[in-house]
Amino acid sequence: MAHRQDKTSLAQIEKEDYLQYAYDYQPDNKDVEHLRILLHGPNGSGKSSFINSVETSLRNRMSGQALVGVGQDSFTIKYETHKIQKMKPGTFYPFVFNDIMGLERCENKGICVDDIKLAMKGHMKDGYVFNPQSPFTSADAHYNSSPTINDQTHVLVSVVSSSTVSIMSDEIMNKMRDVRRAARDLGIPQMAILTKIDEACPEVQSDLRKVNKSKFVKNQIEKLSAALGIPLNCIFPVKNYHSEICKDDQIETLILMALRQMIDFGEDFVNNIVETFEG
Ligand SMILES: Nc1nc2c(ncn2[C@@H]2O[C@H](COP(=O)(O)OP(=O)(O)OP(=O)(O)O)[C@@H](O)[C@H]2O)c(=O)[nH]1
Ligand SMILES: [Mg+2]
Repeated sequence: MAHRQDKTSLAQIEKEDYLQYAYDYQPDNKDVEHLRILLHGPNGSGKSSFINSVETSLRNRMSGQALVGVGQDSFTIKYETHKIQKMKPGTFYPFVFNDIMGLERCENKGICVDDIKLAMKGHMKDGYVFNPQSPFTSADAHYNSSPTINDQTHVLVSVVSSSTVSIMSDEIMNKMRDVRRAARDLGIPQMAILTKIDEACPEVQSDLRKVNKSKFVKNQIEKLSAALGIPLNCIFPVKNYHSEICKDDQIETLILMALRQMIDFGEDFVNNIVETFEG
Protein backbone atom coordinates (compact mmCIF):
# COMPACT_ATOMS: atom_id res chain seq x y z
CA MET A 1 0.00 0.00 0.00
CA ALA A 2 1.38 3.37 -1.03
CA HIS A 3 0.85 5.02 2.35
CA ARG A 4 2.76 2.41 4.36
CA GLN A 5 6.45 3.33 4.90
CA ASP A 6 9.05 3.02 7.66
CA LYS A 7 7.61 5.16 10.44
CA THR A 8 8.81 5.73 13.93
CA SER A 9 6.61 7.88 16.18
CA LEU A 10 3.38 6.61 17.73
CA ALA A 11 1.39 9.40 16.10
CA GLN A 12 2.75 8.37 12.72
CA ILE A 13 1.83 4.71 13.28
CA GLU A 14 -1.66 5.64 14.50
CA LYS A 15 -2.12 8.00 11.59
CA GLU A 16 -1.02 5.34 9.11
CA ASP A 17 -3.63 2.97 10.51
CA TYR A 18 -6.39 5.53 10.07
CA LEU A 19 -5.12 6.37 6.58
CA GLN A 20 -5.16 2.71 5.65
CA TYR A 21 -8.70 2.39 6.97
CA ALA A 22 -9.93 5.27 4.82
CA TYR A 23 -7.93 4.00 1.86
CA ASP A 24 -9.40 0.48 2.07
CA TYR A 25 -12.98 1.56 2.71
CA GLN A 26 -15.58 0.56 0.12
CA PRO A 27 -19.34 0.65 0.81
CA ASP A 28 -20.73 -2.85 1.10
CA ASN A 29 -24.00 -1.71 -0.44
CA LYS A 30 -23.41 -1.81 -4.20
CA ASP A 31 -26.03 0.89 -4.84
CA VAL A 32 -23.93 3.33 -2.84
CA GLU A 33 -21.34 5.21 -4.83
CA HIS A 34 -20.27 7.29 -1.85
CA LEU A 35 -21.25 8.12 1.72
CA ARG A 36 -22.51 11.66 2.00
CA ILE A 37 -21.40 13.53 5.12
CA LEU A 38 -23.18 16.81 5.90
CA LEU A 39 -21.53 19.37 8.15
CA HIS A 40 -23.67 21.95 9.90
CA GLY A 41 -23.07 24.42 12.71
CA PRO A 42 -22.52 28.09 13.52
CA ASN A 43 -20.70 30.26 11.02
CA GLY A 44 -16.95 30.27 11.39
CA SER A 45 -16.95 27.03 13.41
CA GLY A 46 -14.52 25.39 10.99
CA LYS A 47 -16.75 23.30 8.68
CA SER A 48 -14.91 24.20 5.48
CA SER A 49 -11.54 23.98 7.23
CA PHE A 50 -12.40 20.46 8.40
CA ILE A 51 -13.08 19.35 4.81
CA ASN A 52 -9.75 20.84 3.72
CA SER A 53 -8.03 19.17 6.67
CA VAL A 54 -9.43 15.75 5.69
CA GLU A 55 -8.24 16.30 2.14
CA THR A 56 -4.81 17.42 3.30
CA SER A 57 -4.58 14.36 5.56
CA LEU A 58 -5.57 11.93 2.80
CA ARG A 59 -3.50 13.50 0.08
CA ASN A 60 0.14 14.34 0.25
CA ARG A 61 -0.42 18.08 -0.12
CA MET A 62 -2.13 21.02 1.58
CA SER A 63 -5.70 21.58 0.38
CA GLY A 64 -7.88 24.65 -0.05
CA GLN A 65 -10.79 23.00 -1.88
CA ALA A 66 -13.46 24.36 0.47
CA LEU A 67 -13.18 28.11 0.73
CA VAL A 68 -12.47 29.26 4.28
CA GLY A 69 -13.60 32.54 5.80
CA VAL A 70 -11.80 35.17 7.83
CA GLY A 71 -14.51 37.58 8.94
CA GLN A 72 -17.76 37.33 10.90
CA ASP A 73 -20.23 36.77 8.08
CA SER A 74 -20.90 33.31 6.78
CA PHE A 75 -18.35 32.51 4.15
CA THR A 76 -19.83 29.41 2.55
CA ILE A 77 -22.99 30.40 0.71
CA LYS A 78 -23.28 27.70 -1.92
CA TYR A 79 -24.29 24.06 -1.50
CA GLU A 80 -21.38 22.05 -2.80
CA THR A 81 -20.22 18.47 -2.77
CA HIS A 82 -16.53 18.03 -2.04
CA LYS A 83 -14.89 14.90 -3.38
CA ILE A 84 -11.37 13.85 -2.52
CA GLN A 85 -9.11 12.48 -5.21
CA LYS A 86 -7.68 9.09 -4.36
CA MET A 87 -4.59 8.05 -6.31
CA LYS A 88 -4.94 8.94 -9.95
CA PRO A 89 -6.88 11.94 -11.30
CA GLY A 90 -10.50 10.93 -11.85
CA THR A 91 -10.56 8.42 -8.96
CA PHE A 92 -12.16 9.45 -5.67
CA TYR A 93 -12.62 8.20 -2.12
CA PRO A 94 -16.12 6.73 -1.66
CA PHE A 95 -17.21 9.44 0.74
CA VAL A 96 -18.08 13.06 0.02
CA PHE A 97 -18.69 16.13 2.15
CA ASN A 98 -21.30 18.83 1.90
CA ASP A 99 -20.26 22.22 3.08
CA ILE A 100 -23.18 24.46 3.92
CA MET A 101 -23.72 27.99 5.09
CA GLY A 102 -23.42 28.65 8.81
CA LEU A 103 -26.38 28.97 11.20
CA GLU A 104 -25.92 32.60 12.16
CA ARG A 105 -27.42 34.19 15.18
CA CYS A 106 -29.12 37.20 13.66
CA GLU A 107 -32.48 36.61 12.12
CA ASN A 108 -32.43 36.38 8.32
CA LYS A 109 -28.66 36.03 8.30
CA GLY A 110 -27.98 32.32 8.42
CA ILE A 111 -29.22 29.32 6.53
CA CYS A 112 -32.87 28.34 7.00
CA VAL A 113 -33.17 25.16 9.02
CA ASP A 114 -35.74 23.80 6.55
CA ASP A 115 -33.13 24.12 3.80
CA ILE A 116 -30.86 21.74 5.74
CA LYS A 117 -33.71 19.29 6.14
CA LEU A 118 -34.32 19.26 2.37
CA ALA A 119 -30.58 18.89 1.75
CA MET A 120 -30.50 15.87 4.10
CA LYS A 121 -33.29 14.23 2.09
CA GLY A 122 -31.23 14.74 -1.08
CA HIS A 123 -33.44 17.39 -2.67
CA MET A 124 -30.73 20.04 -3.02
CA LYS A 125 -28.52 20.00 -6.09
CA ASP A 126 -24.97 21.30 -6.12
CA GLY A 127 -24.64 24.98 -6.93
CA TYR A 128 -27.67 26.13 -4.95
CA VAL A 129 -26.90 29.51 -3.38
CA PHE A 130 -28.40 29.80 0.10
CA ASN A 131 -30.70 32.72 0.61
CA PRO A 132 -31.59 33.41 4.27
CA GLN A 133 -34.49 35.65 3.17
CA SER A 134 -36.12 33.00 1.04
CA PRO A 135 -36.27 29.29 1.79
CA PHE A 136 -35.38 26.61 -0.73
CA THR A 137 -38.50 25.14 -2.38
CA SER A 138 -39.50 22.63 -5.03
CA ALA A 139 -39.85 25.56 -7.45
CA ASP A 140 -36.10 26.19 -7.40
CA ALA A 141 -34.03 25.11 -10.42
CA HIS A 142 -31.68 23.30 -8.02
CA TYR A 143 -34.50 21.17 -6.56
CA ASN A 144 -34.02 17.45 -7.11
CA SER A 145 -37.48 15.92 -7.07
CA SER A 146 -36.34 12.29 -7.22
CA PRO A 147 -33.25 11.91 -5.04
CA THR A 148 -31.40 8.58 -4.99
CA ILE A 149 -29.58 6.96 -2.09
CA ASN A 150 -26.44 8.77 -3.27
CA ASP A 151 -28.03 12.21 -2.98
CA GLN A 152 -29.24 11.89 0.58
CA THR A 153 -27.18 12.50 3.70
CA HIS A 154 -25.79 9.44 5.48
CA VAL A 155 -24.06 11.12 8.42
CA LEU A 156 -24.83 14.45 10.07
CA VAL A 157 -21.93 16.17 11.78
CA SER A 158 -22.47 19.10 14.14
CA VAL A 159 -19.42 21.35 14.04
CA VAL A 160 -18.81 23.63 17.03
CA SER A 161 -15.73 25.62 17.92
CA SER A 162 -14.38 25.09 21.44
CA SER A 163 -13.94 28.84 21.79
CA THR A 164 -17.70 29.37 21.47
CA VAL A 165 -19.23 26.26 23.00
CA SER A 166 -19.94 28.03 26.29
CA ILE A 167 -21.40 31.13 24.69
CA MET A 168 -23.65 29.74 21.98
CA SER A 169 -26.99 31.55 21.92
CA ASP A 170 -30.26 29.78 22.61
CA GLU A 171 -31.27 30.55 19.06
CA ILE A 172 -28.30 28.70 17.57
CA MET A 173 -28.75 25.81 20.00
CA ASN A 174 -32.41 25.54 19.07
CA LYS A 175 -31.58 25.56 15.36
CA MET A 176 -28.99 22.85 15.87
CA ARG A 177 -31.38 20.72 17.91
CA ASP A 178 -34.04 21.19 15.27
CA VAL A 179 -31.70 19.90 12.55
CA ARG A 180 -30.71 16.97 14.77
CA ARG A 181 -34.34 16.05 15.41
CA ALA A 182 -35.01 16.05 11.65
CA ALA A 183 -31.96 13.81 11.11
CA ARG A 184 -33.15 11.50 13.87
CA ASP A 185 -36.54 11.19 12.19
CA LEU A 186 -34.80 10.19 8.97
CA GLY A 187 -32.66 7.68 10.92
CA ILE A 188 -29.44 9.51 9.99
CA PRO A 189 -26.58 8.84 12.43
CA GLN A 190 -25.07 11.87 14.12
CA MET A 191 -21.84 12.95 15.70
CA ALA A 192 -20.00 16.18 16.48
CA ILE A 193 -16.57 17.65 16.12
CA LEU A 194 -15.21 20.20 18.53
CA THR A 195 -12.87 22.42 16.50
CA LYS A 196 -10.25 25.03 17.41
CA ILE A 197 -9.08 23.13 20.50
CA ASP A 198 -5.76 24.92 19.98
CA GLU A 199 -7.36 28.36 20.37
CA ALA A 200 -9.18 27.60 23.58
CA CYS A 201 -6.54 25.66 25.49
CA PRO A 202 -2.90 26.88 25.63
CA GLU A 203 -1.74 23.48 26.90
CA VAL A 204 -3.15 21.78 23.82
CA GLN A 205 -1.90 24.56 21.57
CA SER A 206 1.67 23.90 22.62
CA ASP A 207 1.34 20.12 22.34
CA LEU A 208 -1.63 18.52 20.61
CA ARG A 209 -0.80 15.15 22.21
CA LYS A 210 -2.17 16.57 25.47
CA VAL A 211 -5.70 16.68 24.06
CA ASN A 212 -6.78 13.46 25.78
CA LYS A 213 -5.44 14.64 29.13
CA SER A 214 -6.78 18.20 28.95
CA LYS A 215 -9.45 18.85 31.58
CA PHE A 216 -10.49 21.90 29.59
CA VAL A 217 -11.22 19.89 26.44
CA LYS A 218 -13.01 17.19 28.48
CA ASN A 219 -15.15 19.89 30.04
CA GLN A 220 -15.97 21.41 26.63
CA ILE A 221 -16.97 18.00 25.28
CA GLU A 222 -19.25 17.46 28.28
CA LYS A 223 -20.85 20.87 27.76
CA LEU A 224 -21.44 20.21 24.08
CA SER A 225 -22.84 16.76 24.82
CA ALA A 226 -25.31 18.20 27.34
CA ALA A 227 -26.30 21.09 25.06
CA LEU A 228 -26.92 19.05 21.91
CA GLY A 229 -27.75 15.66 23.36
CA ILE A 230 -24.89 13.93 21.53
CA PRO A 231 -23.18 11.10 23.49
CA LEU A 232 -19.67 11.86 24.76
CA ASN A 233 -18.10 9.12 22.64
CA CYS A 234 -19.55 10.68 19.47
CA ILE A 235 -17.78 14.01 19.96
CA PHE A 236 -14.29 14.32 18.48
CA PRO A 237 -11.92 17.16 19.36
CA VAL A 238 -9.89 18.39 16.39
CA LYS A 239 -7.57 21.14 15.37
CA ASN A 240 -8.02 21.98 11.71
CA TYR A 241 -5.22 23.06 9.47
CA HIS A 242 -5.61 26.83 9.41
CA SER A 243 -2.26 28.61 9.42
CA GLU A 244 0.16 25.72 8.97
CA ILE A 245 2.22 25.42 5.85
CA CYS A 246 3.51 21.90 6.54
CA LYS A 247 1.70 18.64 7.26
CA ASP A 248 1.53 17.49 10.88
CA ASP A 249 0.98 13.94 12.20
CA GLN A 250 -0.76 15.04 15.41
CA ILE A 251 -3.29 17.21 13.57
CA GLU A 252 -3.96 14.46 11.06
CA THR A 253 -4.37 11.69 13.66
CA LEU A 254 -7.27 13.59 15.28
CA ILE A 255 -8.82 14.49 11.92
CA LEU A 256 -8.60 10.92 10.63
CA MET A 257 -9.97 9.50 13.88
CA ALA A 258 -13.09 11.62 13.42
CA LEU A 259 -13.26 10.61 9.73
CA ARG A 260 -13.15 6.93 10.69
CA GLN A 261 -16.21 7.37 12.89
CA MET A 262 -18.02 9.14 10.03
CA ILE A 263 -17.23 6.23 7.71
CA ASP A 264 -18.40 3.65 10.28
CA PHE A 265 -21.64 5.51 11.00
CA GLY A 266 -22.37 6.07 7.31
CA GLU A 267 -21.61 2.45 6.43
CA ASP A 268 -24.00 1.18 9.10
CA PHE A 269 -26.69 3.54 7.90
CA VAL A 270 -26.51 2.56 4.22
CA ASN A 271 -26.52 -1.13 5.15
CA ASN A 272 -29.63 -0.63 7.27
CA ILE A 273 -31.31 1.07 4.33
CA VAL A 274 -30.74 -2.15 2.35
CA GLU A 275 -32.23 -4.21 5.19
CA THR A 276 -35.25 -1.91 5.26
CA PHE A 277 -35.74 -2.26 1.51
CA GLU A 278 -35.24 -6.00 1.62
CA GLY A 279 -37.41 -6.41 4.68
N1 LIG B 1 -7.10 28.19 15.48
C1 LIG B 1 -7.95 27.54 14.69
N2 LIG B 1 -8.58 28.19 13.69
C2 LIG B 1 -9.44 27.50 12.92
C3 LIG B 1 -9.69 26.10 13.10
N3 LIG B 1 -10.62 25.72 12.19
C4 LIG B 1 -10.93 26.80 11.45
N4 LIG B 1 -10.22 27.88 11.88
C5 LIG B 1 -10.31 29.26 11.37
O1 LIG B 1 -11.66 29.72 11.62
C6 LIG B 1 -12.12 30.55 10.55
C7 LIG B 1 -13.45 30.03 10.02
O2 LIG B 1 -13.25 28.76 9.44
P1 LIG B 1 -14.20 28.16 8.28
O3 LIG B 1 -13.68 26.81 7.97
O4 LIG B 1 -14.36 29.12 7.16
O5 LIG B 1 -15.58 28.04 9.07
P2 LIG B 1 -17.01 27.63 8.48
O6 LIG B 1 -17.69 26.87 9.56
O7 LIG B 1 -16.86 26.95 7.17
O8 LIG B 1 -17.71 29.04 8.33
P3 LIG B 1 -18.96 29.49 7.39
O9 LIG B 1 -18.74 28.95 6.00
O10 LIG B 1 -18.87 30.98 7.44
O11 LIG B 1 -20.18 28.96 8.04
C8 LIG B 1 -11.00 30.55 9.51
O12 LIG B 1 -10.25 31.73 9.69
C9 LIG B 1 -10.16 29.33 9.85
O13 LIG B 1 -8.81 29.47 9.48
C10 LIG B 1 -8.99 25.43 14.17
O14 LIG B 1 -9.17 24.22 14.43
N5 LIG B 1 -8.13 26.19 14.92
MG1 LIG C 1 -17.66 27.35 5.34
